[in-house]
Amino acid sequence: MQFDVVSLFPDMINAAAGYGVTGRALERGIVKLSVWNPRDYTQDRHKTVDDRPYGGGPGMLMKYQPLHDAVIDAVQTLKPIAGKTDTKVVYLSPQGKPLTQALLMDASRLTQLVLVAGRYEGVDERFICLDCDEEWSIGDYVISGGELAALVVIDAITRLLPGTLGDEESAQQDSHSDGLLDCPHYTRPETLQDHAVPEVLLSGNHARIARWRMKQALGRTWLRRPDLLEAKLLSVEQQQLLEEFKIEFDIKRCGHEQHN
Ligand code: 9D3
Repeated sequence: MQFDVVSLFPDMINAAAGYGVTGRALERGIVKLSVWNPRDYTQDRHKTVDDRPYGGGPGMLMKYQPLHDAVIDAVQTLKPIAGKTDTKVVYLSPQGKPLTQALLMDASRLTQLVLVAGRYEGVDERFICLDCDEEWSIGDYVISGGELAALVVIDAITRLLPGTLGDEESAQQDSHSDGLLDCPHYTRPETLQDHAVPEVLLSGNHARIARWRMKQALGRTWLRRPDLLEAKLLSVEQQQLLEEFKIEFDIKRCGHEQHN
C-alpha cells in the first residue's frame, strides 16, 4: 500500500513513521511512504502557503493552489497497476467522520491513500470539495494540525496489512474477544505491595484461564464502555460470564457505599 502525506512538516511524518510497526513495514516494503510539502508547490518568491480568511476573523488558512498541486503530484506518481489504481484522498480535520476500526479496515484495501494534514485554522473549503474524497477526524479533541492524525491513520492501517505483525499479534487481532476491552495482564513479581497476581493465572488450567480472561474483558467493557457492549451480540457463554462478573462485582462492592 502506498501512503502519501501532504504536509508542511514532512520531517515529522518521516521521523515518526520510521519506528516500530510502521518502520518495519516500510523496511519490508509492505507499505511505501512519500511526503509532499505544499511549500514546494508555491509560485511566489516568499513561498506563501497561507492567507487571511474572507469575512475576517482570527488565524490563517492554507491556500488552495499549493495543496492542489501537491495532491496532483502525489496521485500522478503512483503508476497505474493493470490500467487502474484504487486511490482515496482524505483531508484530516476535526469536522471529519470519526475514525473507527471498520473504516480503517475498508481503507486497508486501497492501493493508495493520500492523507492531507492541515495547519493553521484549516484549508480553503474548495480544496475539500474539489480535491478530496473524504474528511476524517481522529476524535473529539483538539490537536494543532493533521500530521499526528495522519500518523495515527498510517499506523492503524499498516497493522492490518498481511506480513506486518508477528504470528502471535495477528492471531490476537482476529480473536473472538474483539469489540471488547482487553483483560488485565500481569508479569513478575507475583506480589507487588499487597496486590497479588490472580490465583487462576498461576493455576496452569488453560480453560479456566481463558474463561477468566473473557469474564474480565466483558466486565471491564460493561464498566468502562457500555456503548461497546450494546453494539455487540454476546454468546450464551459470554452472557453467563458477564452475569458472574456483575455478581462478583456487587459482592466486592459490599460496604463501599453507592448502591444505585
Ligand atoms: C482551536 C481552533 N479551532 C476552532 C477555531 C479550529 C481548529 C482548527 C484546526 C481545530 C483544530 C485544528 C487542527 N486539527 C487538525 O488538523 C485535526 C484534528 C483535530 O484537531 N482533532 C481531531 N481530529 C483531527 S484530524 C486533524
